[in-house]
Amino acid sequence: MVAERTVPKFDRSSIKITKEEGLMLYEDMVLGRLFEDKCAEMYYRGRMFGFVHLYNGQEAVSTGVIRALRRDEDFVSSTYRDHVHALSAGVPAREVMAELFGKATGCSKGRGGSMHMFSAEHNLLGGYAFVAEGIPVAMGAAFQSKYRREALKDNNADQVTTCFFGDGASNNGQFFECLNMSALWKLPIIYVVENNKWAIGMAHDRATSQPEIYKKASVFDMEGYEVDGMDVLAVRDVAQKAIARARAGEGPTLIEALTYRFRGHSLADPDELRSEKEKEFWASKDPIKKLAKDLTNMGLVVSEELKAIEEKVQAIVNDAVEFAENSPEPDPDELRRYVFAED
Ligand SMILES: Cc1ncc(C[n+]2csc(CCOP(=O)(O)OP(=O)(O)O)c2C)c(N)n1
Ligand SMILES: [Mg+2]
Repeated sequence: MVAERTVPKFDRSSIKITKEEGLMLYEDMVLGRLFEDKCAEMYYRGRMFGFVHLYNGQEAVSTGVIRALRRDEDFVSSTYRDHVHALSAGVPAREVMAELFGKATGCSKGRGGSMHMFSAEHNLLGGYAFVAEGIPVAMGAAFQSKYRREALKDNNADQVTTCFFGDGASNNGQFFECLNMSALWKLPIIYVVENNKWAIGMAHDRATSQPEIYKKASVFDMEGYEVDGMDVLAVRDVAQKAIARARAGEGPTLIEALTYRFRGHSLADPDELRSEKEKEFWASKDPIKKLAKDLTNMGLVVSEELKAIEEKVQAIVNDAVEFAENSPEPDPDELRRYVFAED
């Protein structure tokens, strides 16, 4: 096992957060966790099919970045590990679960399944089964915001685009091409690499000549940060700075969040390649427990309030399953609908 990277220091005395914000972050992360746990249960009960990639362990990245955005205005581009990004972006749990069940009420009308969450309403640009495929799509979204603002003089076009992908994806050519163009045109985009150390069974350090991904920003003359991806307050801090820069027209940022997935690559993965020692190391950094501790230590919340949120979220997740189960299958006569955009 390669030695773990040292996470950058985060000056906790600089944290500015209200009780409402703290509880919102906690609820978002708990929703991500309990939703995914329920997916695992439903998958093993044969209620959903195909590959299902869960996000457990990485919640601080989705919540820290996406909840710092303007919901339904800014854009989010995801990967095949997309359920929790969709939830943070505001897609209702019912619609994400129904999509996983392949039902007509799903956010992609049951045509997409686990890897293809999409919502025009919530500016979710999609999940993508092909590694790195969302990167140029996200760049296109950022380009159109800039074009509308500068060429068409639309002052309301100050949206920021966030683009999530993994350490493995950062070795794909599209990553480098898009970093170059985004920096050249100062696009309002934030690339968020969720470095969870593994690309299926390939360890990042075995596949990558320079494993510190954030450093790759510098050759494109763009800002690059590494952040503790298990600390939602640290992620939020970096994201807020990057969002402010992007919105002010100061260009793109690359954020490398050091994180870990608590489950196998997909629910079909027996997860035999990662050492127990490594898994234990990261389990001890559970981002939800960390936020609970931080909020309690700051005197913002008491444990009963956190417990109440967990119960509320569990009810939302249970309701999502009930909704998905009772929803209709897509009508075979409508097979060709939604292939192209409809009014
Ligand atoms: C273009 C392409 N090549 C290969 C694959 C097979 N594949 C699926 S996931 C994956 C690993 C990607 O790892 P990473 O980017 O680190 O994301 P993570 O699964 O860790 O979230 C690979 C190689 C694919 N889906 N698309
Ligand atoms: Mg990875």
